[in-house]
Amino acid sequence: MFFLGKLKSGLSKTRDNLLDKVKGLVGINPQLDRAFLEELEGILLSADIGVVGTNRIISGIQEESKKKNIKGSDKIFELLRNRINSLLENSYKNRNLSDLSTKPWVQMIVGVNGTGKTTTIGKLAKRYLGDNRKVLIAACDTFRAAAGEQLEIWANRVGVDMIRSQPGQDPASVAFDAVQAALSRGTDVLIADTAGRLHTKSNLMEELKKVKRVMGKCLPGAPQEILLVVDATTGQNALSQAKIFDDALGLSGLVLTKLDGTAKGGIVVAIASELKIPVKWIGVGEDVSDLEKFDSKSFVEALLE
Ligand SMILES: Nc1nc2c(ncn2[C@@H]2O[C@H](COP(=O)(O)OP(=O)(O)OP(=O)(O)O)[C@@H](O)[C@H]2O)c(=O)[nH]1
Ligand SMILES: [Mg+2]
Repeated sequence: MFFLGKLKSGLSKTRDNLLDKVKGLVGINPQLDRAFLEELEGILLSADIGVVGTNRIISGIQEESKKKNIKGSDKIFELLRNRINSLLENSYKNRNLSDLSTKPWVQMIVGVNGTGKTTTIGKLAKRYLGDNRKVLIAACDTFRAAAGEQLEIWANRVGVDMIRSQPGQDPASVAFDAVQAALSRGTDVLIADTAGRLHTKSNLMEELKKVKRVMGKCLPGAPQEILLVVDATTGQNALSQAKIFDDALGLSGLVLTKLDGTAKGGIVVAIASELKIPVKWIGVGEDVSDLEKFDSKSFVEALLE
């Protein structure tokens, strides 16, 4: 219950946007008719669920309501929950989700500038420590001079070891050192920070591929996880970011941050409908504890109940 309460407050802007508007609509129109669904369509689009997701939800609702002979719009909440749940659950198929099954488990964190990569690493490190894992973090963001310091602040705050780097150093060489260190220290989870980059800059994407390759040479199978951190407030651009990073690196999943700051958290559903890349974690605030393991049922419940 505590978890759901926290999730609800983290998602409150989206919840207000979606749930209150649908409630308002039910108040105006008690019939689940064409006019109702047209209005509903607008509400879903305004929450950033996207055209594909919205169309699937609307046609799914039409089908289910016909089959079950539902006429009243007051049943819309159940119908919506069913549809969104099935969209979200479908996105989990075909991806390996058995995390931390090998040691060291190497996580590479990627994304465009300012999405919340470094913050997420602090939060993840804290989470793994809490599960009694031995954690190491690596500063493979050598682009900004202050990036290493920022990561170090997190390392100190959370209490984990860190592999440092020099500004301008080849990120792949830091990755190499980090994997070596993880192997020799008996680390359970190695989390590598990388510099933010525009997904459209191919030379920078090549640099990430190199980091990945070098990790794999050091330790076959590494990185075991590549997580793309996406800022939920960026809207539909999140989709093209995810697609391009996935094509370049083969993503294990997404971390969707800053859900607390947007009324457009429906982007989670858009991603599930269009990309089939699972959202693994969601960020709902700036505090170290503001990271939740994404669970579609709790998400839908926090949004619509
Ligand atoms: N409200 C909110 N803010 C967040 C969340 N996650 C990160 N932030 C904030 O987003 C800002 C950028 O976070 P960073 O972790 O530095 O982002 P980054 O991706 O590492 O940035 P670069 O390394 O410059 O590409 C900081 O002010 C964070 O506090 C979140 O879930 N909610
Ligand atoms: Mg950073």
